[in-house]
Amino acid sequence: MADIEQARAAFDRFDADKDGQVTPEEFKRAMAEMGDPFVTGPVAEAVIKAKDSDSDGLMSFDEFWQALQD
Ligand SMILES: [Ca+2]
Ligand SMILES: [Ca+2]
Repeated sequence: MADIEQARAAFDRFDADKDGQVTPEEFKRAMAEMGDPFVTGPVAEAVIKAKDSDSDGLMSFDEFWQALQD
């Protein structure tokens, strides 16, 4: 049960430069800050790619939200 405001808050934590898109680099850094140093570049890229439905290499909020609905 995902709440859109909680999802937005989580997304904002990942989106360090607030451009509305999460890059693999931003994802990796956010995970490290949250205490998970094991998310390496390739892992971050795989995670973003899995949610990246328009294949632009970035995760938008809509894509993040869709991923939470599964
Ligand atoms: Ca960003
Ligand atoms: Ca995308």
